[in-house]
Amino acid sequence: MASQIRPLDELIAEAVAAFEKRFGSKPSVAARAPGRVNLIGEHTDYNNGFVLPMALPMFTVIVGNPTAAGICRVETLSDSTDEPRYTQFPITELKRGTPKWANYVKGVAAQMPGKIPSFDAVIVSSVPLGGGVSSSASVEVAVYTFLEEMGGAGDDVPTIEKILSCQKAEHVFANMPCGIMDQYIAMMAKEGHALLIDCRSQQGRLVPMTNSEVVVLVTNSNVKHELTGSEYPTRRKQCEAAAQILGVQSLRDATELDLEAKKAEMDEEMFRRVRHVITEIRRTEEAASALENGDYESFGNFMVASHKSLRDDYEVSCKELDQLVEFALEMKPDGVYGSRMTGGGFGGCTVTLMKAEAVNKVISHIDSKYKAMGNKATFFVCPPSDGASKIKLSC
Ligand code: GAF
Repeated sequence: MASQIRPLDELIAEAVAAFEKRFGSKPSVAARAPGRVNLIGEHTDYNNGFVLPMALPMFTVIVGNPTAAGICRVETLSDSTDEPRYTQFPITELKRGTPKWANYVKGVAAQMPGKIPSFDAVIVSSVPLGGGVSSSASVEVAVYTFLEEMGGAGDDVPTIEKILSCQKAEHVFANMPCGIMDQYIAMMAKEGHALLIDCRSQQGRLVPMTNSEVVVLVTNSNVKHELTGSEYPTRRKQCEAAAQILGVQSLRDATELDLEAKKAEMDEEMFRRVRHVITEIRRTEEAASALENGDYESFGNFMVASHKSLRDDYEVSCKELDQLVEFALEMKPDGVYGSRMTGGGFGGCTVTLMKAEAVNKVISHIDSKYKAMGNKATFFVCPPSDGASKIKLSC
């Protein structure tokens, strides 16, 4: 069976109750931002390519109050951390440090364009941590929206600037040189839609996903391999070095013919990395059109090709993700269109597009086969949700 996703109201109520317990007053400001699943377009955002994510119905919620103390006091209700769940830091001295989860809060506060007051806050999230579904961007964008509500930035800040501030927070305070996808979708998502983002022009095109007979199944492998931290920056550097060899600003500007022409100047590994990026950018654009036309068969085929390319050329998959994809594809005759790993890789989740009527049968098949390999997966059926917003708290 698919897991229940915690209702937003329940998250808000939990955060408010925890705030009252911790700080002895009611919070007056609150905001939320979703996690995301990327349908296709992996490791293309930092190459100025296309991505096609949608927001999950899983959110980070932050509630709190501005204070005059100059000291921020923040509690997380996450039970997935071994670190202290409560921390304090001066608003005038925002530095990267421990606990690590607080770096996302400090990082965004440091990037806010206006002057922000110190604050007390409680954070709660239903976005699985380390699941490759962008829990950190959901914190960043929720915190940005919260601080904006406390008067941190004027209304005239363009949305793209807000997105870039959250991305910079991740670069500087989490030391993760991510692309723009996660913060963009957390800020800009629309219920019932995926969003085709052109990471070069930074424009998005909404792609409706309102056919109730088709669902998105997110399957958490519940594994996270240690490689994640070092491999992502390495891939990014390889892409930048390859762009130099190809004489282009980014791999978005290169074709497969260009790549063939420069094959002799690259080692075999770099060649495969670039082949993934170039073909994935093309696949993503074509897949978005297929989805717009309701051509789920073609979309599913693009997903499968994307997975193979990530597995063989970009080498960011892992045994567990490959198994989950394989088990899902065994259910093609029952209504699975396609399946692939999603997010940065080396663990985390797969995404499967499939007929709604087959959900229970497909979950049961994947679950039993994955269990037989000694693993336990978690399943979520995910309608596309809205992006970040402030929350009006009832007194
Ligand atoms: C991570 C990054 F944060 C994104 O920017 C993106 O590169 C993704 O991995 C891979 O597509 O989520």
